[in-house]
Amino acid sequence: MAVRDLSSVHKLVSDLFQWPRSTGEWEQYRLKDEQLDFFHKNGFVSGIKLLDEKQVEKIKNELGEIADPWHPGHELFYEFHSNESIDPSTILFHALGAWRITDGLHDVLWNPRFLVAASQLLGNVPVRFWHDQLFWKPPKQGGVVAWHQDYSYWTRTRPVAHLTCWCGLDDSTRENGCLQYIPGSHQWGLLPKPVIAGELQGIKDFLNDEQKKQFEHPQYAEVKAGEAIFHHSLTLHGSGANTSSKPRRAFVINVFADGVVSDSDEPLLEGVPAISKGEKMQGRFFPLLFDPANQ
Ligand SMILES: O=C(O)CCC(=O)C(=O)O
Repeated sequence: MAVRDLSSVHKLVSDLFQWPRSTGEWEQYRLKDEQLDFFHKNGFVSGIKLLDEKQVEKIKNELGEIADPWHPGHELFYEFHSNESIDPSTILFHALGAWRITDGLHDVLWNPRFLVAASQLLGNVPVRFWHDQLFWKPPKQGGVVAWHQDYSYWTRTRPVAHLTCWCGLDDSTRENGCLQYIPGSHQWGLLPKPVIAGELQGIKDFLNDEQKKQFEHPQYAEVKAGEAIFHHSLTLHGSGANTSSKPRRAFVINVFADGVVSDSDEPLLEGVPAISKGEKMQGRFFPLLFDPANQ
């Protein structure tokens, strides 16, 4: 059975979220000044409610279906790793491109709560989609995500005006491998790119003495299912193993401010037509999600 490629639909396709009809309806989703201040100082802000229980259930079910490599929409993924961990005793499921395959994982990009927060955190500018990600750490043997800065994987686009939204589908805790951050590290400049599911602390070799000291005091961002963490694309973060008896699942939405350009003549994502170096990121695969001027 063929699956419709949802990358050609740049609006909600289901009734999982309601698109606001007035400026007043958009207003309710605005982050508070304290949350914006925290983000600018620390490079991340956590505990932002994005999904209710029903929405979480729907997304978890979709994830369960498309994690099967025999799913009919499988070829639409840009990347798919049933296990990306370099440690054979652990498992880290990681995939990019789910927005093309299922209604819910498509519509999370047009969730008004996400869009308003993303625009504010980028500086009240229009928000353009880069790509999505799924992370799934199974019980007991869930693998680590090495400490990294997201932009170190994205230097094929410029300038740095990127934002990540990580949304939990399970309550995340230290025991099941919640995200950890180094507050203020978004001011450190660009560090080398580690292997994403490689050595947890590999990045340490590239830090100066002062940074190493701060690295010893990560902040654990435990959030409830349906809550999100937003982080700056230079904020250093990683996550530990899942040693608990339950899975730790999440989806991630990566966006940038409208106006970011390609810095490569090669395809920017697997299977997506190239955008010439210096040309604006736009089109079918990089839709404009939200423009605050139009609300
Ligand atoms: O889910 C994780 O543990 C890693 C997520 C991550 O690195 C990211 O969202 O940038």
